Amino acid sequence: MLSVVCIGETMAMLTPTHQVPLAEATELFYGVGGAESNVAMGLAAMDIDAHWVGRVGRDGFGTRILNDLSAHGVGVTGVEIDDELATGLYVKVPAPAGSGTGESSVLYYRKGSAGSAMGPHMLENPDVAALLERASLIHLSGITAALSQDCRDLLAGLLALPRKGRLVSFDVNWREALWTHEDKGILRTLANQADVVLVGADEAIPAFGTNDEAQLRAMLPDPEVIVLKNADISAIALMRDGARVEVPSLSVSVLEPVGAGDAFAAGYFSGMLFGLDQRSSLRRGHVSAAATLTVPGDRGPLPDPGVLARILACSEQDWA
Ligand code: KDG
Repeated sequence: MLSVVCIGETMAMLTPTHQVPLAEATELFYGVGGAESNVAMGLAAMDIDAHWVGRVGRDGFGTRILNDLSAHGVGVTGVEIDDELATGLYVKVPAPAGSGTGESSVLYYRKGSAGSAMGPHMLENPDVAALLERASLIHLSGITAALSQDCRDLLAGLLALPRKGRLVSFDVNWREALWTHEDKGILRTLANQADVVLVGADEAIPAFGTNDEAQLRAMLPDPEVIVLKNADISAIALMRDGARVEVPSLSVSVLEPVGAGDAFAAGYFSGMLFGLDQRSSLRRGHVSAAATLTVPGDRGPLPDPGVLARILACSEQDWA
């Protein structure tokens, strides 16, 4: 069975129930958010054996995260529970009503969290080692690199694992608010050791200093594929052998964009794991992202299999 392990921090998430500034909110919606676990939930929704590995505190937020992920079919046997450190928290602040951008901003309460204490010691946990051993794909992200030196060492350890037929993916996931760490060059080093790199054209600039296709490929020569995502325009697979596959994005009314990148990743990986070609995998990525862009939460339900098959079968001109 195809199995994926997604490793990173997952936090409790709070956001005003109504689209009002935080200072005026009287009700907050309480959920769970984390880029890597979003990917795991997306994959589980597509019947892939998906696991999340990370750390939570021995507190209500941590329990809620484990319960939520389990309820979404994601395995949590590799999660460490910290007796001292608290589960991280983030607050999603909606864009002011009428601003038209749909762009939320984010406040993090995760410094010194249980998740930021992830480290290479986790690879010695027999449950984690067993999950990694049988994984077809290990999914990582640049967020982890911003959290602590131990987290960076964990990423380095995971990227150095012998592949034995597995793939390792790395979503750059640039989070400006987290990058107090000076050596951003670390992202380039880590990304170049992955087999599959996902990066948005907007985040490629702060992370790598360019979003030019040729420059990116020259900067990251080793990955088999770099997927350059250009928001509502297209996603482009830049292959190591020089091939280039571009698929336009679906045209949708965006309600709230947070989580769409993770949904894209889950859709794209599902195609890759099912043995589909780049074009079909990118299309699955777009459909999955569209399902999340059109709902207020970090994850939207995929269309049912019949509708999904019809969307994937139509011509790209019909998508707009
Ligand atoms: O991609 C969505 C994530 O940004 C969100 O779930 C929170 O993991 C998160 C982060 O670090 O920003």
